[in-house]
Amino acid sequence: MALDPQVLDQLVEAVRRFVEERLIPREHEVAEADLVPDELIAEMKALGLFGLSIPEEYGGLGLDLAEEVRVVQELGRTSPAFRSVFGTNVGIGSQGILIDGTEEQKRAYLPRLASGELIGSFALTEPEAGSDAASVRTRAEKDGNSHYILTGTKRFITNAPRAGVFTLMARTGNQEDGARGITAFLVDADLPGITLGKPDRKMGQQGAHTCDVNLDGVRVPADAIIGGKEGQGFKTAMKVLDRGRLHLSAVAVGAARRLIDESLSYAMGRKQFGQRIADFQLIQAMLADSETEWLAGKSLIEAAARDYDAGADVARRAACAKLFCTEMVGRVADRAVQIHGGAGYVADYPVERFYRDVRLFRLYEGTSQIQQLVIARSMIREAEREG
Ligand code: COS
Repeated sequence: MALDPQVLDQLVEAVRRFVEERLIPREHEVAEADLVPDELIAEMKALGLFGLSIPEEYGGLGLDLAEEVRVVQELGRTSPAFRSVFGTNVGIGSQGILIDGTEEQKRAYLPRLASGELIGSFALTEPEAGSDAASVRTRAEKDGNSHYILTGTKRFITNAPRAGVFTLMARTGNQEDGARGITAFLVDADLPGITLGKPDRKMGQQGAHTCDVNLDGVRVPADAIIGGKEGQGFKTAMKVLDRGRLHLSAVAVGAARRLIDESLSYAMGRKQFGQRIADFQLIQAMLADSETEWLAGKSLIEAAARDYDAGADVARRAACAKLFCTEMVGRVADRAVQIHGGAGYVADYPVERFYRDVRLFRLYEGTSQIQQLVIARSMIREAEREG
């Protein structure tokens, strides 16, 4: 459901101010401490950021995807670690419930996810199952008629250290069943048998935390299955990822905007050979290439999000957007470092940190190569259908 345009403008403006005044000044401190302070998390809750995408009837702001990508581009202009605090509640940690969950599941989880009282996390990846998502090995064995016992390991799980509930993919069928043998469960994080690994030491995005989730004989009720039906978990995961890829593309576009703004401002202040470097055509070429690519990415996500809201199948376009926008921000970050020269390589300027932070976008929620595969396979299938 779309918001009143004026209300949306006010929300975008409030988020922009929050990013400018509250988050950007604290970026360096958060990266150094590897922690987002509680008072900022409280402000995120007050702004409604945890519930951006959750319908109003469950306590969220109820943005449609086109509206969400507008807000998320603003949030992308600061360290991705901030977005990560509530990002899983907006995206992959709540969308499985929203898209395929039963009414009881929605009522049980969505209001607490929308308020930020509960953190939702998405647990698909395993030590042996990353790009090949259909090869999940975590087992879900039936225990009588009303329970399952879960055993396995999930890896690199964003927000796991703070999660209250996992959307967790486990195998109810045989390994040979592939995607059809996977079921999505809602697993409360405090159940006996769940332990967490040490937080991963990452290249960037300090302040955002990932770790292993170990399941050793975790007993869950059968009504924890999303939608109540075995064997649907792979499709649920793919639908969640289609939407998640557009959300992440918007984060990448926002980060590109910030990097371009930093580059332009630096180029206009820095003098060499007796003039500001912004007046040199080789610097201008880099600025112009980045601006053009930013605009292409922005246009792509905004159009795809509108089509998603209109009910179109956007799996291919979401993959195109994720591929283009995350590769694009990598190029923009590289040029930003180049424009800053030696200053771009030292931590006193934010572009050094952004350069490392944005590298993850090309990896998670499907690598660039997985997006290429999704796009090409969809093209081939369509051509075959049309004979
Ligand atoms: N929406 C709904 N259903 C989908 C879908 C989508 N986007 N994509 C696939 N499916 C369905 C298929 O229609 C198929 O259903 P049927 O068995 O009824 O025909 C089923 O799911 C299996 O699909 P497919 O045969 O394409 O599965 P593959 O094992 O070949 O999957 C890819 C291939 C690479 C696309 C998948 O494994 C993938 O996306 N991997 C990346 C996962 C990822 O992003 N990991 C990062 C960690 S999560 S943060």
